[in-house]
Amino acid sequence: MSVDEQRRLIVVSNRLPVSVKRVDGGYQSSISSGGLVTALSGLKSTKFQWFGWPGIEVKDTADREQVSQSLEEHSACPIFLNSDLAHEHYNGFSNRILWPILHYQSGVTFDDGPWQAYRRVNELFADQIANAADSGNLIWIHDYHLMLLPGLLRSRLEQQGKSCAIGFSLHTPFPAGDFWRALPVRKQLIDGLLASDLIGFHTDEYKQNFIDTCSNLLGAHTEIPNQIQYKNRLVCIGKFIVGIDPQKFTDTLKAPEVVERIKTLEERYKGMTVIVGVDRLDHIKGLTQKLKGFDSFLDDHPELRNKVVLIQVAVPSREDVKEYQELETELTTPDGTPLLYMHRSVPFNELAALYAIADACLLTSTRDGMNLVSFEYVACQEKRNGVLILSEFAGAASFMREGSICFHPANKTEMSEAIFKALNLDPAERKRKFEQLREFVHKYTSSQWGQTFLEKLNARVGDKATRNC
Ligand code: ADQ
Repeated sequence: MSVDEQRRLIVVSNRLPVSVKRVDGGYQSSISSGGLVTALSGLKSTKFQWFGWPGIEVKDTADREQVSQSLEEHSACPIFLNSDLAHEHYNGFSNRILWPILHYQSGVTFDDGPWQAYRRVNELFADQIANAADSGNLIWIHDYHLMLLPGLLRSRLEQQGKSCAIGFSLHTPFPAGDFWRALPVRKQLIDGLLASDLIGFHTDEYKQNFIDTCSNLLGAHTEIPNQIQYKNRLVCIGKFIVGIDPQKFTDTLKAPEVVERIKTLEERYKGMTVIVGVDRLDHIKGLTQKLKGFDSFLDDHPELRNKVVLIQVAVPSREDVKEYQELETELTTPDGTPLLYMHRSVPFNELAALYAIADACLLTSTRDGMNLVSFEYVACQEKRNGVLILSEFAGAASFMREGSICFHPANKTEMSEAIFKALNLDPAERKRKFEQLREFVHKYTSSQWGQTFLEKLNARVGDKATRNC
């Protein structure tokens, strides 16, 4: 059954995909970028209303109305939070405690204050969404900031006599059980998630880690594949391959100003081999490792020093978190390295042009839920058939291993060898690898991802514990 026009869909994420600005006494909003926005932008044919925090504090009731109105054109509904609470929830718990645990980073210190803020924000989301929802709606919750929301929301909906199907998609890895156990609130978060009807992960590994954790920590029944029985409810678990909208890149590359920009860049880097990297400035993207690995590659092949350039776009991210500020200081460029380091966000056209002129793309994530940059690079390489040099710890590597050249990001010798291999692939092998990647990226689009998830969720409306997943 198609979900288009049949059921109202409510999408929930911590941040609305918009930036709201105060302009001339009023408010203006515009769409912002990021992994989730990229993923959901493919749901063109499905109408949905998006709930989340608008990113600014708005105290006055009249102002709140103005903000709500300015967001209506983007089908967005604001959940207002005061700045301190939003900060503690987002930076304090979500990004300083939960995000590192989900990405296998050790040395995380748990604090009760941020945890209470996390709970409170999840409660405020639950209050507003329960009031806005009607029976029969599909509610699709996104990501680690809102793991308690399915449980809180379900109890409120039940109190109001409403029955909705609740889906949850995790965009990060879910770590192995032993790692997850390090978190003192490990049970509460899993218990909250298990009030969903359907939970989606990016890879089989994350899915299996979650299933094992539910069984070991909560004694949930997990004997039947892709199903968890818990508290007399059936929860369906699945792998859903998130992707991009490759057509958007193909179209952009045809725009006259992009064609012109590509020519200029090709002229500038004539006779050079260009490697591109695009990452949010985040520890998990392995930028420190990337610079070391690239340096090591140049040491191993001094004859290539003037022939290869790495263009690295590092998009500023989470700048209120201490660990992220420190990362920026760590990333100073060694003198004489043929590296163009752009610490800023670049416009979409420029991004597409950079992808298009690069002979290879180097992604060095120490862990990464999926990594959509790898998909975007492939979408822009129809002409050049460039090579993807991909960390084996990016979720994307579990699907793109054959089509790319994989390596361990902390092993600089392996990285250096992978770069060298990529730049010296024979043309037939290069084409063969690219064809595989192209087929994958065009098959698993964001629109395919959304439709598949929503069809499964749709099938769960009103279904308590009777059907198979
Ligand atoms: P991210 O960690 O943000 O996403 P990624 O999947 O690579 O990582 O997506 C980043 C997105 O932001 C890409 O679409 C990229 O084009 C865009 N972007 C990056 N730099 C940009 C720039 N300078 N200007 C404009 N846009 C830029 C999280 C998880 C990932 C997971 C996604 C989706 O960490 O593992 O793949 O969600 O689930």
